[in-house]
Amino acid sequence: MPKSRFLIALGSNQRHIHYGLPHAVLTAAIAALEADAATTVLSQSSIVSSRPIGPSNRRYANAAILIETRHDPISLLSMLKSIESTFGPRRGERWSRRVLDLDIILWSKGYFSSRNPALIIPHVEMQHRPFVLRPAAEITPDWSDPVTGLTIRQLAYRIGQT
Ligand code: PH2
Ligand code: MG
Ligand code: MG
Repeated sequence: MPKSRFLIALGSNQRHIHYGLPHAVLTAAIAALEADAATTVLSQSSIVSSRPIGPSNRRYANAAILIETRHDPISLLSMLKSIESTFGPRRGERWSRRVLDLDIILWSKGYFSSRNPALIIPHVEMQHRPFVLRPAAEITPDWSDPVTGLTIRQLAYRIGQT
């Protein structure tokens, strides 16, 4: 696979037994991505603390990174899932607290869909998620979302200070 770029959102709202606080979990997760031979981290946002959206009552650490990689979307997703699972087991319920969540948000080649609902690019919820858009706006403000035609900067502005 030739190289392409992906915007990845990172989230954590549970301590890791070894790395500690969610902020440190994200730093370690970025290092794990860098360690993948097919992947380079081109830029990373600051790590922000955000109010939980959904049922969990624990604050999240969130960040976004831009990577360049030889993985296609399917193999990238399996790489991300394997990093997630080395950080901690996924609890049963959707959106429960978790040590690490890595989501594919945008791809330089545009759309991707498959039978796996976890792998639709652009990420279906991204335009509604301040915790994705604000960190992303720090690193890829001019990238436009092919669904709305709006840039990350515009989407982040539109979502306001919620
Ligand atoms: N992730 C969720 C649900 N809610 N809220 C914040 N603030 N940050 C997240 O990363 C997050 C969330 C499901 O993945
Ligand atoms: Mg998520
Ligand atoms: Mg996820």
